[in-house]
Amino acid sequence: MTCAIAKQNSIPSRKDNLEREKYNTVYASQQVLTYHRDSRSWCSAMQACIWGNQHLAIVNSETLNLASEAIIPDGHMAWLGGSDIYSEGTFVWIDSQRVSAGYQSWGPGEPNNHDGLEHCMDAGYQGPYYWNDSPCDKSFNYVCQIGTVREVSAMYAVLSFSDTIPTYNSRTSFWNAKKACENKGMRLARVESEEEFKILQSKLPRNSNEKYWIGTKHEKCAGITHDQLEFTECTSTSLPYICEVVSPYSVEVSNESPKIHENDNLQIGCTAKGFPLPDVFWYKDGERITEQTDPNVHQSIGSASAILKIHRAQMGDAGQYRCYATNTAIDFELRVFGLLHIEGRISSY
Ligand SMILES: [Ca+2]
Ligand SMILES: [Ca+2]
Repeated sequence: MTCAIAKQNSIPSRKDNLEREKYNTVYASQQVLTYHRDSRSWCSAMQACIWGNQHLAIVNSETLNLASEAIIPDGHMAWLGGSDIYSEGTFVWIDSQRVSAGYQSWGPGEPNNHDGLEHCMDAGYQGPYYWNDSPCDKSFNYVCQIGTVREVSAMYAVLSFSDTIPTYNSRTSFWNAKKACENKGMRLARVESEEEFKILQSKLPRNSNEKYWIGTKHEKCAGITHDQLEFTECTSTSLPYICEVVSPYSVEVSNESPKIHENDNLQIGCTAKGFPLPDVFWYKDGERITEQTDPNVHQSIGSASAILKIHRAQMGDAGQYRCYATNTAIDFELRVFGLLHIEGRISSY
């Protein structure tokens, strides 16, 4: 069996998926995993990830597996980016690395190549933490991965077109367009690379021959059409424009695998980027940390950041801590790290 990769013109909207599920994006180890609920065969899932400028997830570390576990709902099966399509029994990630050469999280007794038909990797059969092999033509949800996080605006942005929103002043000069977006808590949609240009272009209204104001790196006055990006005279030209809200695209924690002893203190910072600036909060075992959560555990919340503070840790403070970032573009994003382990002190007499 082989998977043929077809090209698709329109990129599936990330926002569409987000509206169905709050937690469908996880940041871990500079990687982004996204969970998709339009169940498909393994090959079709691979294509769908590629259409979204991603690839099926390569879950080659404990951190990534915890992240993957966090977005796959209990009781659901989701494709991951491993298969033994090409050589029975030798599972290979889609970047050609052998699965057996690195981190593995197969469920007990898996992969078992049941009935000689199971060649594609999924998670969820024995809980989302564990992997299994299944027949590739089954329909499952799937986990995609964005390799490197950088400031890609158009990919993550929620766009507003001034000529489709009645309350907007639909056509105006570049500078007024910029101000109009800012007044609405957005910014003029930015294009900083060929890739972003293509993404933004794919989101332009169909059958529109309009040119729209957008922002660029150089603060030049640029207009985008279906065919090209053009630099235009800033003030005397009157064009419709595109504003964007950029979801949190990077959430960083200062310590990904904390281990402390009883009575130790610990602080972990978490910062997020996005536009408008995201609100950031720490959660412990799924619940937002408040004054009532635990007398030793606090968070101090700043601008697009939050510091987790554990004072004189007790064994009961161990658990899963997560940092969430949110702004108006997206309900939640989260950054996961492993469990906080607290070791008891050995007392000697
Ligand atoms: Ca197999
Ligand atoms: Ca199996």
